[in-house]
Amino acid sequence: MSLSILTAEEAASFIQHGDRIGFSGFTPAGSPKVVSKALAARAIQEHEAGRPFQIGMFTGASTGDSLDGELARANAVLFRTPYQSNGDMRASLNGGKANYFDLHLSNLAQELRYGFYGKIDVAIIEVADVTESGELLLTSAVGIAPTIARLADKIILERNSKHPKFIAGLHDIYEPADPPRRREIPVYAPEDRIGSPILKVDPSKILGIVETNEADQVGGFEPANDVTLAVGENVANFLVGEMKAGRLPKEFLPIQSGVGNIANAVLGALGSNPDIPPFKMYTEVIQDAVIERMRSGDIVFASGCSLTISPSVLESIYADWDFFKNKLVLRPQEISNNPEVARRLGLITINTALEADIYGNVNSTHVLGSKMMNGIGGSGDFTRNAYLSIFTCPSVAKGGKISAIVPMISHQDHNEHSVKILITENGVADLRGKSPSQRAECIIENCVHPDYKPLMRAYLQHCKGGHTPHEMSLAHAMHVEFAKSGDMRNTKFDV
Ligand code: 0RQ
Repeated sequence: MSLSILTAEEAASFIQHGDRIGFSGFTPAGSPKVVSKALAARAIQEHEAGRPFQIGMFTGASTGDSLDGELARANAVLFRTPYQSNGDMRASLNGGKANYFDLHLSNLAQELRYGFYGKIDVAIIEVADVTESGELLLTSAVGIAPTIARLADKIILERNSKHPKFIAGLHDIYEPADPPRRREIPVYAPEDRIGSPILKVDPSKILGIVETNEADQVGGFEPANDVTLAVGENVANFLVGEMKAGRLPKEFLPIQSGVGNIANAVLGALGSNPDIPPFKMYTEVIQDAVIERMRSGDIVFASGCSLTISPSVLESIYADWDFFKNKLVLRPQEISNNPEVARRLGLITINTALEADIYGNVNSTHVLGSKMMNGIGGSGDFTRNAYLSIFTCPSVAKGGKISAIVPMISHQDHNEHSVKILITENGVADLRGKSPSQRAECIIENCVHPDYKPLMRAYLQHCKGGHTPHEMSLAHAMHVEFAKSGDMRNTKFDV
């Protein structure tokens, strides 16, 4: 049997209104790029002809503009899960055009297998190579590809020649058995391989192959600024202190780090700190800063779910493959983010808060309580199961008009029981072993921006009694004030 070569339009023509589609990739890395555009064009044509055309979307995490952006702009999304970060998709789901449900990234594959979200009609998977017998070599991410490839009725492949075939061995494909037959996941160190370098699928399900040569749409990072540098330095110095105090082993522990500018600055600071020994990463997203730090010898191994690397840096990795091939492994997200493995390895987890409250609860997803930003991503998978969980954020947003630390968060993703350390550019709040009132004092003193310290203290004066003292009529007064005047600094907590 030989696999057919299709145009993107031919591939898209197999997809029907109402189909539930699983997409490969994790972040823009490894996500489909051309069939998705053809699908969006098809949706627009169907809409112009007066016919409905929308699909359900299961992805690994965020994707590139050629998937999320194109489909959102074409109003082609019936529902979507999990994490997303595209501006048009965000507008679509906040505008009520697409139904979005947010999930912990480690949960999605198993919950698809459990049947919680119905069937998958088609899986669209980017590959570097495929054999007639259905052996797929994935590209720069794994995501939920193993599960959607097995569950879907049909498979469409995008064969992307940007990714050389010699990367075979980068991936470690493993799907755990489902309860009650699940056993332990035998990852005992970040570098352990437990599965197969290729993804085996039923070749009779493959509708065809679409050829492409498009790079992952990974943007670069903003250069570190005073705030992100200070956050990075605070994290590094805190961890050095933990080692000196004997609360971290002297050989250090694997790091998990979220995505974005702060995460990039934190990795830079950890790597360049002479008191932190060369370390390993057990994380979901491997980003540019990790690669730089591998070249300098500060990071010795990285296990992740994706190489979310800007195109020129990815080319440099492939050009230097002999150096990198034994330092990287990509896993399905249910393994890269697995709670059992996170707890066994003893991860130091570093994720970003949108806002935190004075008692240590964290909102990572919703702007001012209502608007979805990106989603919880892997932050919950890691935070809850960390050896030591850290949240970082700048103390203010929007030029100081928003305090990232508020009396009561406007949406909850991570609770006071899981959040151990909060770090801003101003300092470090170590919340371990502290009562709620002691945590409030510690966070206000160390993390809150000087402009907001008097306001926080004034709020606390209204809070009388109880284990976690709040005055409910004022708990969201700063959010209310921002909605009214556009500046939280105008809040009045008259005592
Ligand atoms: O908005 O760009 O319009 O100015 O939020 O803020 O400071 O640039 O931070 O890019 O690191 O993103 C939490 C969203 C932070 C991200 C979040 C505004 C601020 C700016 C972005 P503008 P920054 P980052 C890895 C693990 C959840 C999932 C996770 C995230 C924009 O890190 O999605 O960690 N994390 N997953 O101005 C209103 C506030 C605000 C605010 C910041 N309190 N109120 N707006 N902003 N604080 C990823 C995966 O799992 C794949």
